[in-house]
Amino acid sequence: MTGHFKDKELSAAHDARKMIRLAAEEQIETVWDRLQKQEPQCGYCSLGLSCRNCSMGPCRIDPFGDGPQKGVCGANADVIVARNLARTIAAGASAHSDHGRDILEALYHVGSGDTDAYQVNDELKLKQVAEEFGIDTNNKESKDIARDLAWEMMEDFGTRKNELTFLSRVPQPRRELWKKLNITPRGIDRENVEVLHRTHMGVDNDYVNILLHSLRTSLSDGWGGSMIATEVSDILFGTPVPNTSKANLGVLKADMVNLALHGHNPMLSDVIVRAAEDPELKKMAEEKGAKGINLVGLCCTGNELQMRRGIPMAGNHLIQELVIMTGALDAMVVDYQCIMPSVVEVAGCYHTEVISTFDKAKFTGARHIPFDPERGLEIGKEIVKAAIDKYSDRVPERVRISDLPVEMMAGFSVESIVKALGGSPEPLVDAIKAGNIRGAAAVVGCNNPKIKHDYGHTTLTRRLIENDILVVVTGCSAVANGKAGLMMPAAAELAGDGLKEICGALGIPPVLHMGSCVDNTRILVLAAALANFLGTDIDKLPLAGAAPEWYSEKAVSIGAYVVASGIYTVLGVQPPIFGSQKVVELLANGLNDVVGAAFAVEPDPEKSSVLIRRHIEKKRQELGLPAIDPGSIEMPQDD
Ligand code: NFS
Ligand code: SF4
Repeated sequence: MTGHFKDKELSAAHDARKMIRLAAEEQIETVWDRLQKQEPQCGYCSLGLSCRNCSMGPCRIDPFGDGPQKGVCGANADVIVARNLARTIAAGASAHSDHGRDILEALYHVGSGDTDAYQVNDELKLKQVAEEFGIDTNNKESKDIARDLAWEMMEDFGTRKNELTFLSRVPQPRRELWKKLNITPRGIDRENVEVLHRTHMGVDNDYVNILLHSLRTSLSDGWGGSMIATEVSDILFGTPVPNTSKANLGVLKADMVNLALHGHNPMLSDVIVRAAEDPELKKMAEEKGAKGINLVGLCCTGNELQMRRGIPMAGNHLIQELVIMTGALDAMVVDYQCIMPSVVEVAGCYHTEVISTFDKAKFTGARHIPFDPERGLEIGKEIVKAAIDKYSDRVPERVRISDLPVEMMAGFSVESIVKALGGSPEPLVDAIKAGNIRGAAAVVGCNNPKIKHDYGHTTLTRRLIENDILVVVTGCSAVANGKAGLMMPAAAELAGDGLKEICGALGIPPVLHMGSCVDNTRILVLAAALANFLGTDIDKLPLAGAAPEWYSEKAVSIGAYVVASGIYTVLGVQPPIFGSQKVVELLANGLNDVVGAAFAVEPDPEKSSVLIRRHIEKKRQELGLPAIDPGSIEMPQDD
């Protein structure tokens, strides 16, 4: 089993390494074992050169030029690679946007008065966003504003608008550029459906045209579905403010009922948090001999809860199997996305119950308690009770929680960052202008067993802050950096002198947790606000993005909308596009002349930090700010 690998090579995180060793001892199969069994993975698929879009196929293109160069229909490598990438982006954008729609429906229920599970939590934001959507908020009750806003936002999913409403947040030059390129996102569902249409055999047979529409589709995620998810979550559950909580497997408690909340949608987890405070349930837990009920987060549901409620974080993507092996997890409740089907099997080796909750995300072998926003709290209580019941089945000898949790800060919404800056982005802009902060980078995205767990995130982040680049994080990257101790104000000691001084003055960490993956839209909003403040476009700013350990289709959509919004982005895992030189050339180079930014691929975080530093200094030069010669920043050599 996992013993095939040396555990040190698999994870940079101490808690994970210990559990990986245990998995090997106890013959429990993990993601790393399954990856090894898949090797060597298919070369055609890795290059993006296989197509099964119709039943004249499946087809594949020979990358060496000896075999077929066209599919049965005549599609060449460029078309096949572009079509596959388009479908990947559409799947990712759809996942984010459908999550946004689910939360939007909850807002509609609140507005219609047919649920008491939720209420408007941030009235100010409700009004601000409603005004952006052209809703008159004067003398109106918040319930009515919520209903009208939800209705208007639903229109952004459809086909009646020609432009998404949140585009009003985009700097003017960029909006004009998108219009010129004909990639202004219209309806969220529309762009995704159009991808499926265009990639059907015999529709869009021009790889450039396919890729441009892929950008448009990703923009419908970033400035559409995901942005709706973030804003409506803030309205319903509160806009995050800085708070300190804890992270790693040490957040599980041997003497308490432990319930992990895993997935992405905060709707259910929010009611579970309230349900866990129910005195009757607390009493029930005590009667079973537990000291109380301990909720912990996993992946982005965990991020949502940590941002708004300070709920401790058990871990990121590659921890989801390992957390069960602590023997102390009584139940794992899942909503959707990034939940490996294998958790049910691992749970089968322990007393842990896996509870699925969304009818669109069922797991064979798990208990299904269907979520219904109209009966939210009642269902939340049922789930907490299920965890309490399982506590009695725990085998004390198999409980092994040894790591001490690490403190980390979360809660840096754009609103709270601006507040920390004293009410305006000016101090940040001044620090960037003076060169105390060189620029900012978003280090985001997943874990992938092909990259040493957490190593990509933490190494890149360390190198960037050492060089006075402010880092913002979301998703599994936030968890990795938090566990590594980089997200407390004291971590400013590891930063360069300029960044250290500013963090000290503001009392903030050098690495700011901006939320879950849909919350990458907070980064877009911040970048747009900086550009608008300076009267320029986003691509002119000394900013960069990175996804050092990405795995998910959602990450591809994020990367695409970040680049289309004008931010250079470095990927740590090679996307399946290398079967077409033309597609690679366009994405890695050509896009610079189209949207002012492009992608790079670099698996070694030491090297990607250099790429980002060079890029940021180049942008500084172009802005006429004091800059280091990009060519003088040396690229580390392979040993
Ligand atoms: Ni983002 Fe969050 Fe993690 Fe990747 Fe999955 S949990 S939405 S997709 S793996 S960062
Ligand atoms: Fe083959 Fe063309 Fe059908 Fe794809 S669409 S499977 S390349 S025939």
